Amino acid sequence: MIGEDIHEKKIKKLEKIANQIREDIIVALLNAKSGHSAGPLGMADVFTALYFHVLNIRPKQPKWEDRDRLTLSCGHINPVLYAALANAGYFSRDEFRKTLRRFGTRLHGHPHNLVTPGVENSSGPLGQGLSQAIGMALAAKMDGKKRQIYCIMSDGEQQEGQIWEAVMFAGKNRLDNLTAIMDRNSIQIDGFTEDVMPLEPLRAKYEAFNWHVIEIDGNNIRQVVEACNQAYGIYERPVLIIAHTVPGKGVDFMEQDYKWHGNPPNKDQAGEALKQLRTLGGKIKSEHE
Ligand SMILES: Cc1ncc(C[n+]2csc(CCOP(=O)(O)OP(=O)(O)O)c2C)c(N)n1
Ligand SMILES: [Mg+2]
Repeated sequence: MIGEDIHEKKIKKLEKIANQIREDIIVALLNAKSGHSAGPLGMADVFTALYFHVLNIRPKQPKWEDRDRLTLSCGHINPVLYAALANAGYFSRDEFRKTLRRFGTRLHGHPHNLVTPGVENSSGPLGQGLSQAIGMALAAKMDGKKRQIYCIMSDGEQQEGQIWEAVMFAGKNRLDNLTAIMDRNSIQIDGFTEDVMPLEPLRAKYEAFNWHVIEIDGNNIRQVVEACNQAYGIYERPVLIIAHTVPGKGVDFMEQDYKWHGNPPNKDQAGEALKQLRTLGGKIKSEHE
């Protein structure tokens, strides 16, 4: 729950879940034979912290009115959203691992909020999700609701003009029920962000639009939880958490390589990836017990 301190035992439990989520992502992508690897693996810790500690949600009642809302703006990383939803109990892990991206199923290549339980917005065209989240945040304020709205966005999509209109609007309207989390993995579809279209200084840009900015290691679950708690306590300003992550995290040959932005592993690569993740899982377990 938001605002609650987190104990070391819970952190270890969350690290195990994050590792499970990474394994599920690899298996689902292998079976789908298409999809994105780097972003989803890099964001597994952020999604785990949110779905298993921060968000006020009821997976068995996906439409419960007072739930917090999590919107995914960079829709292509949705394997990590689906894996988190499946592990949280919105649908089965088996459904995720076997039906991702298959025709006629409810786990489309990009998120579709009318067909998948727990998916709060439809996305894919980059740059729009922050505007969707802002609409939800403004509506909550108008309705006098206490819920918190989270928006996951990527660094590549900061190159879209619509993002900056939304940033300006949220600052002006003092949307303190909005927490945006940026996957600052420094890669985009065909290169490093700072080579394709430099984004820095991101912190100063958001601050200039009246946002409160927090920077963290997005692969450190404690830092994710503590940043969300801090964000919840900020009044009169929207908050951006810049989460520095390692794209492809947990699989050595995928880490920091933009060529894994939009490719799935083949059978051999998936086998090697699962071997590495299981070794990591074993280490987390033995540290814990
Ligand atoms: C408006 C729009 N333009 C282009 C694309 C194609 N596209 C999909 S992902 C992507 C890269 C964006 O960078 P980022 O989200 O940072 O990628 P990642 O870190 O996940 O590799 C692009 C250009 C899109 N989905 N929407
Ligand atoms: Mg990126």
